[in-house]
Amino acid sequence: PTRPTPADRFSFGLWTVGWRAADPFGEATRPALDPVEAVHRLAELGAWGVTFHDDDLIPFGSGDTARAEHLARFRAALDETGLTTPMVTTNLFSQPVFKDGAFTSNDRSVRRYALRKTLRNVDLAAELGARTFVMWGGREGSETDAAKDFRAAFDRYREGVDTVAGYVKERGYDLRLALEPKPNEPRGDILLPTIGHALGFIAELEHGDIVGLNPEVGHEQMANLDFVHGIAQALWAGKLFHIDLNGQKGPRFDQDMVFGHGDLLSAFFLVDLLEHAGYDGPRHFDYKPSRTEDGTGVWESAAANMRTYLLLKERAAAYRADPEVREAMRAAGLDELREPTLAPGETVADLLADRSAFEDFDTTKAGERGYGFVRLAQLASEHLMGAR
Ligand code: GLT
Ligand code: MN
Ligand code: MN
Ligand code: MN
Repeated sequence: PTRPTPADRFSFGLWTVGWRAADPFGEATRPALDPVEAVHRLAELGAWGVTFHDDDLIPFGSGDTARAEHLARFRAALDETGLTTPMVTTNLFSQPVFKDGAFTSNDRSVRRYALRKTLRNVDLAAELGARTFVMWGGREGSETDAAKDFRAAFDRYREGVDTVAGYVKERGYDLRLALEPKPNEPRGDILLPTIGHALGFIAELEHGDIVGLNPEVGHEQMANLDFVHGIAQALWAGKLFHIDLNGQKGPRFDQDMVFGHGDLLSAFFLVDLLEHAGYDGPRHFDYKPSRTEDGTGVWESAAANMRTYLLLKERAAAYRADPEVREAMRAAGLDELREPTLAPGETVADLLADRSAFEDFDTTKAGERGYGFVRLAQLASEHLMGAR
């Protein structure tokens, strides 16, 4: 069960395995990877999909003829391997033109250019049959609070996303937009820093019905937040359109390690949540093979992401099937939380009249209850360690 197949819906960005490992302190340590080779290698490893930014596939500044050639080679590789393109995204961060952002740049001409670049890429996404269009606004933000009228920036951000979403509807594309939060890096502070901020933003959109989220493990953990809680809220809101899986060691720079190579226990509960909730979207890995790795290491790390996911899925299923765990869950009140607080048909007046809920309620006794969460946590750890 730890050999991935397309049914597992694993996908990778071209920019992940193709990362040449240049960082702010050092040059690239690996040669460029041909997207065609990436497609073949990923398919051999059992992946289901490949995703990309426009500029990953078609170098920035290419003319129409070159663009068509790059696309034709890529399409041929997809046809040969059966790999799909479930998601497409736009690079609105690498070029100097975007140094003050794209949809929220103070420069109106940059905002108009960013929209054109995005709309062109939406057409391509639809053409390739992608169902999700990710928007990571990595340059939408500032280093200093003096830089912008931030309320105007939110107006422009909304205008940008609504313009793209309105275009998707007008064209009748079967495509949904997914915003990707991140607290900082490359900007000092980025707008829509967390899942919660992004959900609040979506609620203010005109076309929010086709706008959801693409949360990334490491990004929420950079903000010191509990990723499982965030994903639960996104699922609960019907907004988990896509997910970026990777590894991160707490609040620091974006590490983009292999899934599970950061907080493994959180990864276990995340997979348990996704599988238990019946999430049926892509399991997308947005990681970077470490700078120390050569070509062999790149593909080993790609395989490691999928293997870890499948192992965690296996462990999570065993955890839930374990009779001792079931009993511990009941004792801890997990079932009871699913029961509505008011009885069916009960009104506030009924609650106010219920003396057992207040006047006669024994708070001392209720305060003495042990919840047994540590026992459950230990059972989870033991399943994770393969000790049960
Ligand atoms: C970039 C970023 C990722 C986003 C990608 C989509 S690009 O690598 O760090 O988290 O998912 O634009
Ligand atoms: Mn990241
Ligand atoms: Mn990243
Ligand atoms: Mn990401």
